[in-house]
Amino acid sequence: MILTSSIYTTLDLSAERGEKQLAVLIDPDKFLESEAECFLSGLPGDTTHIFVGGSTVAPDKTQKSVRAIKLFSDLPVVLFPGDHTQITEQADALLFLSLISGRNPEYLIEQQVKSVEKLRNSTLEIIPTGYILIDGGNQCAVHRISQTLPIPQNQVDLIINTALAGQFSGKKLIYLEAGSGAQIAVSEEIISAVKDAINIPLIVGGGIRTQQRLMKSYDAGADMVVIGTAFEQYGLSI
Ligand code: 1GP
Repeated sequence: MILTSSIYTTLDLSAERGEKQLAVLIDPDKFLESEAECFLSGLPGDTTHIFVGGSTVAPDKTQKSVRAIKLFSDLPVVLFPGDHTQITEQADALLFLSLISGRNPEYLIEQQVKSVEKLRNSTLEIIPTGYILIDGGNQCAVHRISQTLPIPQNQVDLIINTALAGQFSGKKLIYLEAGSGAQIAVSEEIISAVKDAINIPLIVGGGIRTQQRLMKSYDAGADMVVIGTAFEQYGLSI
């Protein structure tokens, strides 16, 4: 097996240099392949990655979506899967997520074990990621499906300790997730406290709908921001 780590290495280097990254999240379940060209050509010029994933995606739909994306974009396509069935060789990399804010073994290790059959001979770049669900003010799909509670935004120490536990366990990224369509995005206080504590790149997503919120997340210390709903709902007006 040839191991490459180019997407992670680039992300890590960018984080070190303070160069901010923007990932646009495509949920295959809501994505029309026939509109791929139009959607992708309208993405902001500073988009650096396409993330693909959703909570519940029909079989083969991820593969079809990634194939369509690849026809019209040269941006790295990174899987952000809700479960192991969404893993496809068509992408460039995989966020190998462990939901470390939760205590459900299904999303701490079971889904990961189930994915190994597909991954052991794969050329996908695998990026171990500590995924932390933060209360975004409304019940989100991750909460519902994983049956785990988000960490309240006022429990900053617990969030920091969870992020550090992820780093100490060998995760290469920490992802603070307020949930797709969150009413309240992850606060600047949390972003900055976690960023100060860890020394791996920090991703933040969920409920980021405006340019102002995007900039605040960057300024607080997010190395990469992930935006889905704002582009799905309002086109490219962010
Ligand atoms: C990625 O779930 C987020 O972390 C995306 O959230 O859809 O609210 O942008 P939005």
